[in-house]
Amino acid sequence: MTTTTAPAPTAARSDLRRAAVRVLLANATGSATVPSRSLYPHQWSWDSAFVALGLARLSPRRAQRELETLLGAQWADGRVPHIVFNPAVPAGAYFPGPDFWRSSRAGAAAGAPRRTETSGIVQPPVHALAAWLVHRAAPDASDRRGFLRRVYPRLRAWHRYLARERDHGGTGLVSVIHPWEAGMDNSPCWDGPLSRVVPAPAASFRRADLTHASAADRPTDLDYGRYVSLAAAYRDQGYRDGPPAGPAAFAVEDPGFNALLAASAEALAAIARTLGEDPGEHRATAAALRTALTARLWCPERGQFLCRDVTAAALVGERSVTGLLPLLVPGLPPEAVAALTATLTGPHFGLGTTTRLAPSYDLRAPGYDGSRYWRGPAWANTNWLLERGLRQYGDTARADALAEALLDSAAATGFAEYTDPLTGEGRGTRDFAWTAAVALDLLARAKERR
Ligand code: 9WN
Repeated sequence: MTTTTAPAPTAARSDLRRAAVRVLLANATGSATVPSRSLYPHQWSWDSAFVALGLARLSPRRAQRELETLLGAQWADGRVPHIVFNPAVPAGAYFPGPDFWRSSRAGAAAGAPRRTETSGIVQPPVHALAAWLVHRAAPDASDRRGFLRRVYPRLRAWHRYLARERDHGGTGLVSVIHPWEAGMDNSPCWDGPLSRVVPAPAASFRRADLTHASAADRPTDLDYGRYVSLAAAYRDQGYRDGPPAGPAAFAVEDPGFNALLAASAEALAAIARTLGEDPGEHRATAAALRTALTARLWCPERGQFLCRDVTAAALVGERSVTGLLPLLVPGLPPEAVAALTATLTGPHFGLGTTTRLAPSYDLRAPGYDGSRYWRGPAWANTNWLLERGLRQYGDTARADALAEALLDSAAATGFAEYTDPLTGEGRGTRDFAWTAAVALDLLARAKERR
């Protein structure tokens, strides 16, 4: 694939902007945006954070509402659920749906909303960062509606929930208790920890995803059975958190999740300062996460961060893009930044040589698959995060090239959910919301820089 970085002509970029706006409007339900009309017809947590970044370039009001709708489904214990179900969507359109999670009943003791059905697990905490960027994109519109004042207590409660209930390793890092929580559902990082989980029998559930996407692009039935089994066990314990129970428990410290938490803690500190509140708690959390990430998850031989299987007390050897996302965390030591950049641009991720967008998984690994969910394909959101990380550490040329590549890819694939990193071909569903949203944000930022 070509690695040219020459910007596309302005007319093509205007068309792209119009097309991206069309995708976001077509995926809007009124109060929120669905990732995809066909494959994901409800509101997803980290999707909505990325969507808000795009909406901020279109309508600050809509961007604010996107985040506020999601936070409106927050549980009393502070968790922000990974899916907020739209009651108007037919049961069976997505599995596992509201009938599976049964949040208002099964999650009552944990403080699930009574009138809104949600899932009971979470997704990466990118929301405070998104809220801060939404504010920064249009501070007057934000101040007029008291946006930061409204979201700050909810975002703080969300971060406190994670710190209080999910530090299963006892080191200050948050553990995910289900692959869906990391947002990179089918990553090879979960294969080891998941292999201990007894799958739910295939006949006990019916997948809806294969109606809308090719089986070759999606997780296998065996993996799905394990996802279902883990989620059902959590539901059946009333969504109560606690130390990992038994040798089969799934608890993983994921560098991407924790890096987003650290970056969001920095954003919360900025929000607190803007509101005249004490940013101390958030600054301390961000600093502690930075230290714990390096102490627990850094692998000098691989030049990147790794996941840690908390139950097995061992690092997971797989090279996933999640281990590069800490580039987003401010204040990393220069040697770590240099090593992460070398890994990103080296043979395992190939950025700028064999790829224009970073793959989700090691190009050199035997299990690499450029089509299958999180086992190789390039995603717009992770590349947007890397672009931000590179720019923050002064690598403007690489950040610019990555931004151009994201825009070219969105235009060439009809806003594909993900792409084959070696050929650039689109995979998964099309008109995918966050692909359109990050394109809108990048277009606006490129314009500001001109
Ligand atoms: C399960 C919505 C979500 C994304 C995840 C992505 C995928 C769901 C699924 O779609 O996960 O949450 O059914 O596979 O992996 O990152 O948030 O777009």
